[in-house]
Amino acid sequence: MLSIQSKWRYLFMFLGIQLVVMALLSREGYQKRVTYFIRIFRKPDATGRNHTTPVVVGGDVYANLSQLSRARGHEDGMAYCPRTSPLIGGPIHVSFPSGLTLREVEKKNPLVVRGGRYRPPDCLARHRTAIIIPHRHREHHLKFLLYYLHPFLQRQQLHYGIYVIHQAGNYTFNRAKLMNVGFQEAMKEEDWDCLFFHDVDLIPEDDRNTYICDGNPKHAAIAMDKFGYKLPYKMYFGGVSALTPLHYLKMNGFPNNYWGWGGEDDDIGARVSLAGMYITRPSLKVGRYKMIKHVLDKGNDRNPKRFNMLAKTRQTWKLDGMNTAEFEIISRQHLPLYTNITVNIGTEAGLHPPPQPPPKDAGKPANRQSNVPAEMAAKEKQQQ
Ligand code: UD2
Ligand code: MN
Repeated sequence: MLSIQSKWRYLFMFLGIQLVVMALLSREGYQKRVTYFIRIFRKPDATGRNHTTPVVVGGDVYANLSQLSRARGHEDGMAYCPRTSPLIGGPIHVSFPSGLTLREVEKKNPLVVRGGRYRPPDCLARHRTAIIIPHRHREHHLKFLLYYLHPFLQRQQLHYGIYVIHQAGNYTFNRAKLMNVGFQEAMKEEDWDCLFFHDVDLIPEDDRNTYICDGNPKHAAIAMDKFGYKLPYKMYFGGVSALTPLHYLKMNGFPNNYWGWGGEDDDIGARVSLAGMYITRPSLKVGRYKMIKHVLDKGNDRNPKRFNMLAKTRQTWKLDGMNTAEFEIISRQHLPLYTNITVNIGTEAGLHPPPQPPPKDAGKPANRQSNVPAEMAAKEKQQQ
């Protein structure tokens, strides 16, 4: 039998252990530890999977959509779609089968109409989203993006349109200027309430990552396989981002003078805060993307001036942007799966520059300034 004294001893020991556990839990990483403990005690669900375990295999992005083709056509007085779409299924399985053709993508999306437009057939969409894709010589990636994006957006019951902004000619690529073109041309066609600026090679892996705008500019591609499904740094704004027309106007759109790879995404991120807004993001669990593997394109070499330019965004953002974007549309085609806009965006020397010898600094190493945030440099290293 235990004496009263040893009872007290056990009680103190027990309290002491509790104190240590509480101290451990309350330190940094509290949430992680709590989740860890909860996971231990939670029973696996019917699929044998823990709810908190990262999902490795997702569902077919075309599941849930077949019944839509049997729905009735558009009618007056149709009710609004529910706030959360019943078609949303969560994680999506993404792979890149060889031999996929655009014709097959068309067949799988019978309700998409010319120009790559869609409206839910059985309810009135609450949101109108345009997808803007800067593009040149990436038809192979575009095909996969269309294959995944169309059903992804349909599952979200959006009224949407897909625009591919194709840079004409072989001069150095300019992603941000193409997005300025995309914004202006898309808004001419419809009263979109949200624009998603979307790299051609990023495939969303979870349809709870809804393609609608927030009160502030949204960075959607928060967790990419190429960065180990983590945000590379706090101000990162590359890959996929979403702005309302008002956000876009407030930040004077995007810069026009980042020719070649890099820097423009950070300039755009800086504009968000310079215009008095902040970046919102979905959760790491939902904002997941797979990037189709590729090397740096011909005609899109690293921009050696990017760090110097980035250091001056504060002075330049009001002078260079949507108010100074000069371009000429060469063609506009309403294709079955997207609207293709081919555009001449010119060169640093203007829209119709006289023929010139190659620039003096071509081939020189990049001018890395000491004020480059270490985190950006780390991102670039990862991208090599
Ligand atoms: C990163 C960013 C991207 C952008 C870029 C620097 C990610 C996932 N993305 O992409 O948002 O900031 O760095 O400029 O971190 N493109 C063409 N044809 C070309 C060149 C580019 O279509 O010849 C388009 C295409 O939509 C592509 C995008 O521009 O996805 C970005 O270019 P990238 O994929 O070569 O660059 P990446 O993956 O390093
Ligand atoms: Mn890429």
